[in-house]
Amino acid sequence: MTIEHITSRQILDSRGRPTLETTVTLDTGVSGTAAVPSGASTGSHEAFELRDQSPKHYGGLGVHKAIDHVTGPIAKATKGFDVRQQRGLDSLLVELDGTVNKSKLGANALLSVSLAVSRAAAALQRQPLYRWIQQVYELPAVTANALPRPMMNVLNGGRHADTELKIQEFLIMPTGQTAAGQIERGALVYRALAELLTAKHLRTTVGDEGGFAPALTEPTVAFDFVIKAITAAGYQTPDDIEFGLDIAASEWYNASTERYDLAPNPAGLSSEGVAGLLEEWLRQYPLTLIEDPLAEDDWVGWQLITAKLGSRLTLVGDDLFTTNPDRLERGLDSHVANAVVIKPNQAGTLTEAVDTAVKARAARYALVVGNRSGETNDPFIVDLAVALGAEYLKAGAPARGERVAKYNRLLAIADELGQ
Ligand code: 2PG
Ligand code: MG
Repeated sequence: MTIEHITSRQILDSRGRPTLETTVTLDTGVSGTAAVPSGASTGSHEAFELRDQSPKHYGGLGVHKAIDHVTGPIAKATKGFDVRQQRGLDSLLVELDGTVNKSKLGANALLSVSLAVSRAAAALQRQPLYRWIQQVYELPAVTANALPRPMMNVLNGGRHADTELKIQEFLIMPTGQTAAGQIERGALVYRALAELLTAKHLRTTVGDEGGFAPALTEPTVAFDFVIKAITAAGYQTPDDIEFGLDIAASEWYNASTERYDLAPNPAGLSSEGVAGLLEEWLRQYPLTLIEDPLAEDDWVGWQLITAKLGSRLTLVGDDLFTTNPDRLERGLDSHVANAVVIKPNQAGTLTEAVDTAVKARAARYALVVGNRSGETNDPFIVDLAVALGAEYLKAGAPARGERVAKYNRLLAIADELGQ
């Protein structure tokens, strides 16, 4: 039941950039393997992703230093550790690093071990990963009728596409009784969207998360396409399919002028201006969820927008909270947002990600467990979302291997739970 040895290797993520895959092997011979994803629109308060910075390899993006930390100091310190003590193991990792943002050993190094340990423990206990996570953190029991709903990114812009469209993600959240039914709805809308774009001679090549990346500029034109695709597939918003956005507004914020470059007008918008723009969109479109409408440190703006729109919209903090319990605490205290994205690699250990989620849940914030734009085929976040009883699983488009790996894992879990 104890850690015997740890190996780690450099693999590629879905953008063709290096990341780590780590295997933890126990004295019994049982092992667990996990890979780490990587973001593009990263929040500046995320845990530190260690890259080699050696221009000779992968333009400096190699992760050999992180691998050396895994197979060196981390393997040494954790040898003989009982993998069933996940919380203790993660505390050890955090102490070993010793920095606030995990910049000494690298959050990618730490997370790969943290996740691989939980997989090894689940294998040892002969339990599905979601059940093991639920058990080890004493979370409420997992049931077939509380599975996360897919949040699918069908049209990509912002940092995830090579177009003028500033909004990063156009999201659909299918409703329905079963994961299979929800995924089918989402996939049919995705196909319908392809047909509509083709009919208008727009490209159906895709962005980083598998959503289409047509050469559009105006957000409302993109909204129309998504809404039409929902209708063309035979569904209605919001009853069959909800519609949402990830604005990833930190990317468009100028801290010196305190303006957002999100409108045609060159002077940009104030936080109030963004709130006004969203109100206008809400009058015209059936939006039910918006992630990161404002920048990561615009707490005053966030307070204002939550007071204005929080009763009508799920307002999700991603770059704002960066899966960090202290930042979430601040948000809860100041009535900011009403939902949080949980991304293990923003935190750096499984325990910190779970603790942030539990804190959010206690304050009745909705949970979105999310992927990164640079992904691998590892579907860890699905088991995590199921264990946490999250409202949403945000895993990109219903297309491309690294994205469907997540939705397919959800289908397998739904099956297993007799849904
Ligand atoms: C986000 C994520 C994932 P990235 O902003 O929610 O969709 O993007 O991984 O690039 O930070
Ligand atoms: Mg986001």
